[in-house]
Amino acid sequence: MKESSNSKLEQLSHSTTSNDEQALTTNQGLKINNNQDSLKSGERGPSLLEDFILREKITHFDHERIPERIVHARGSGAHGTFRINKSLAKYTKAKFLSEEGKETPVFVRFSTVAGSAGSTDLARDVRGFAIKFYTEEGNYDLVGNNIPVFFIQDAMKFPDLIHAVKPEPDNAIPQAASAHDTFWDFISLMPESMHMIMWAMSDRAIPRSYRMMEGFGVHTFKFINEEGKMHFVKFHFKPKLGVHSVAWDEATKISGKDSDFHRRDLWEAIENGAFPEWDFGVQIIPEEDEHKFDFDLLDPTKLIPEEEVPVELVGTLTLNRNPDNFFAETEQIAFHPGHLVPGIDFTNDPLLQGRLFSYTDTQLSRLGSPNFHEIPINRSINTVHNNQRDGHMRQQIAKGKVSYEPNSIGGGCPFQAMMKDGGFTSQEERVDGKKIRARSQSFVDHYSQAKLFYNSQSVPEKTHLQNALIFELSKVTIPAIRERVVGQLNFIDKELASLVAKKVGVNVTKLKQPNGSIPADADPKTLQSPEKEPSTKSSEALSMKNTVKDTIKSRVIGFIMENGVVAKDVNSLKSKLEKEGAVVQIIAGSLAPVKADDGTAFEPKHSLTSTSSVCFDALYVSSGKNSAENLLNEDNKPGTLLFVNEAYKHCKAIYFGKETDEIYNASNIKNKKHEDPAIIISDNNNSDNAFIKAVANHRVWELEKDRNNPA
Ligand code: HDE
Repeated sequence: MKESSNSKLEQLSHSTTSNDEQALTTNQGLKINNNQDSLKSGERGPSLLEDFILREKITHFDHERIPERIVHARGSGAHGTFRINKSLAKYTKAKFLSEEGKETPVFVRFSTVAGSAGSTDLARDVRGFAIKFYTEEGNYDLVGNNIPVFFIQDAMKFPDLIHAVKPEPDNAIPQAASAHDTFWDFISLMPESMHMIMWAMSDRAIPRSYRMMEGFGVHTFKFINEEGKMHFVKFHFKPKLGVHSVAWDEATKISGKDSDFHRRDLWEAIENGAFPEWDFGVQIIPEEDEHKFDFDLLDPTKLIPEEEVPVELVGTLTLNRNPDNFFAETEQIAFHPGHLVPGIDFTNDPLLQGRLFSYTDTQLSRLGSPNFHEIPINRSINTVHNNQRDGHMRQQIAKGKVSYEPNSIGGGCPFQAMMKDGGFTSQEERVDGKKIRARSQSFVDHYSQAKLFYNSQSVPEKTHLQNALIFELSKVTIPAIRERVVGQLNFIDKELASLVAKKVGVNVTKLKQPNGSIPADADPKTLQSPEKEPSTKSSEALSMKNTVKDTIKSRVIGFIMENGVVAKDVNSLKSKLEKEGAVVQIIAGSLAPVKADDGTAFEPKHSLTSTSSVCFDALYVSSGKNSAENLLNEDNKPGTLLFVNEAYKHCKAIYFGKETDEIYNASNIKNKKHEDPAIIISDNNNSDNAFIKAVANHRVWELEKDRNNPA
């Protein structure tokens, strides 16, 4: 009898709740008869302290918030599956990576770094890309980013970096933005951040979607196989939809129009069955090649160019289920780079080493108890057996007397697992040296890979990066900081430095690079530059120009229309786009049904006042003279033209259906010679296909100068 009530309790503590056909109860299970009024002394009298139902409800409410993450507070997540397509058994004994075809459940959380939990998704920022693999050998967490390197080399500098980027402490301004004095002050004095700055100022920091970002483990990790042989490894995730971004002007507008843009995009894609997918890849480096690179594998400000070590694609990550409850899952998930499984180990990367302490520590204050592993989203799928006991909010009901090891009363259980039975052992490594608080000399080259990244960018990408730096530094109020940053840029690319200098009103001064950080009182004019060229001059994988551009799957196409629209054309294009996996949404002057030429009606999802072109990937100005005229009537004209001109400015594909010349002519579009491949005029049978191709190409960034207009 006792046994069965216990198992009932266990079962309950693991279950999720559904309220279908259930009466309202208190937390003690008591059915509630009146949820409208508090208990009072007379109808108009004071409330009574004895109203335990009111007190329970309000007390719970008062404590509903928990501290948000100190970094990566703003995020969204989803459940999915990781499948290993090609065994890595040669390199690692981790079962989830070595048994070909094996599928492992995962939860992935994407995030921005600097903003609060309620901040905009479209901040210019690094994105977190954290994966919890629920393997049969325990949870493995890969807590990475969408950029393969980091700002700093040693954990000692992390609190400084984050204090510098977060809102300034006196007035808490600005929110979710690096464009301010303290961030650039710190950066200007930290030459090691220059490679990361190139990435963070590139369009990688304003992704079109979480689904269109790469993921990186950042640090070098170790793989250990059954024979105990070690290889170094770098982890990569490459999105099947390609790596795409939005324009900065667009990002700032999306922040106002739909600050949940990425959260909504991920949620809707999964709800629509357009499951986000990534190829999983590894760069493997034999132990004996550790020192063959012109940088240190332990330095997290460096990447391994794919030309030097190719990325081998061996698995697929798919997200296919939205959380049931944001707080219970996405908010309470607790990642930690120290959640390992046999076959994977850390390196001595001094940034990673610091992280190993930080993540459990932060969960203690964020989730409030050492029992955070018992929250359903954090539980491993294999059962936990140990002698840890008690603590705040303990869920597990441990039976028996034994909570120590060794013991004889419990038959010696739970016992230590042999290595052959999956017992984890740290990879043996000889460590001897002087105890020293210093940076390795092998970490001092801060510019070669920053140059490599900049050299690898296409012309539009370079322009965006320059403009990002100009935007950010223009918000810096102290000229000496702007000047020091420009001095740093001068080590990367002289043209870049002088271009930025001109726009932010400072001179290019020569800095000398000391081995560590620059003393804050250093006179920029007395300093000189170290010259070193990267051994790899340019790397294709670093440019988004070379990303996949062969699909329109899940792209959101706005069909702008009004009464009189040609139903046949709309239906035909809609079904072609949907066949390719795109999402079509109708925008009209109001939310009233649009009457088509054949008497049918289209239901708009948005009106010109409720949305904006920045929320769409491409635009179809639907066929029909009457529709075009109605879109240009007094009410609709400003909205219609802003829509078209802005889509044009942001280099999107725009398709003008039949008899819409009036809109085309009234817009700022300059395509008189039909030279712009992404402006499609419905004049032949191939127009639909040309539009599909232009959408797949994402944007015509190379025409940005021509397309610039005051929209
Ligand atoms: Fe984190 N980081 N981090 N970090 N980090 C956290 O842990 C920290 C670093 C990353 O979706 C915190 O649970 C230190 C690098 C992601 O829940 C905290 C250092 C990379 C996430 C923490 C680093 C990351 C975090 C805050 C330098 C890329 C969000 C809440 C020594 C490889 C995970 C939490 C999620 C979160 C500390 C550096 C990625 C405070 C001390 C490098 C994706 O523990």
